[in-house]
Amino acid sequence: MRQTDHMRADPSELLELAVEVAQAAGSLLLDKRPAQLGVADTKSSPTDVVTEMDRASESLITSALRAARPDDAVLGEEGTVQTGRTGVRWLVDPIDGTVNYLYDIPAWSVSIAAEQDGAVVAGVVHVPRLGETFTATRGGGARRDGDLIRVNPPVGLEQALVATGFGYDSARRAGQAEVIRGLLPTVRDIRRVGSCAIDLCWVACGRVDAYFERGPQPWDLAAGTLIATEAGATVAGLHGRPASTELTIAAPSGLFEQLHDLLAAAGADRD
Ligand code: LIP
Repeated sequence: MRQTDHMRADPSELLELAVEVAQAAGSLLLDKRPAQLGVADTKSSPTDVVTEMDRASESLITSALRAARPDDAVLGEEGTVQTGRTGVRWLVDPIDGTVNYLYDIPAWSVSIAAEQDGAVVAGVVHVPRLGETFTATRGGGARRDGDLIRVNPPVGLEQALVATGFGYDSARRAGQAEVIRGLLPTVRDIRRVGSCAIDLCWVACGRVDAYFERGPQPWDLAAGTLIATEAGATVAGLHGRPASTELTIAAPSGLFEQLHDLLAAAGADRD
């Protein structure tokens, strides 16, 4: 049997599993967070931290996915790499917004997306401390706690509330500071929430008008990108390229183009 001869999974069933598992991880992260939570390890820089709870959450999620669908592939932020043979791959961020979790700031999430043959078809971003669950299936719309959500109508850049984020690497931050220097005088304001998955969901439900960032990884982006897209946002990189680690911009059409042109002129896709 060739790799692509498998049966396609039902996106609604994948979403149902993703929500169940994300909410179980959310409960673990709320209930078992030690009062004195320490840093277990660092990754790309001394401030790019991993806590014991990132690992516990990834372990719960990957075990539950494996138990339900043993032949799927899984890629997790904290090191899980499992190959599969169903055409389904799960992208798992056990805590998106780890620094917020470390400081007990409520803006952190559990993000789980399911790809079918390379395209994301279902995604959940669960925000335990705010008691909100954002979901989407491809073509099925985006929802918050079951209710359909939409992006804001497009506004001019000068009226736009724009979310963004910064990398952990100091040299990258120097470039990002330059981009913000050009952007800040031209927009309503900016927000640095601290979880890329939440930023994308907040575009989807109109809590911010737009979001852009250089640096987030596939597990940060996958579920939130589907949710924002299904809520009516254009989500892409510069010059027609797909959203990626290089640069992701999310905004309703009309605002997207204005932000795109400003970010292109500022070289926001380069360090
Ligand atoms: C974080 C993002 C955040 C971004 C950080 C980092 P983590 O993910 O969601 O918005 O600005 O650079 O990537 O490390 O908490 O999973």
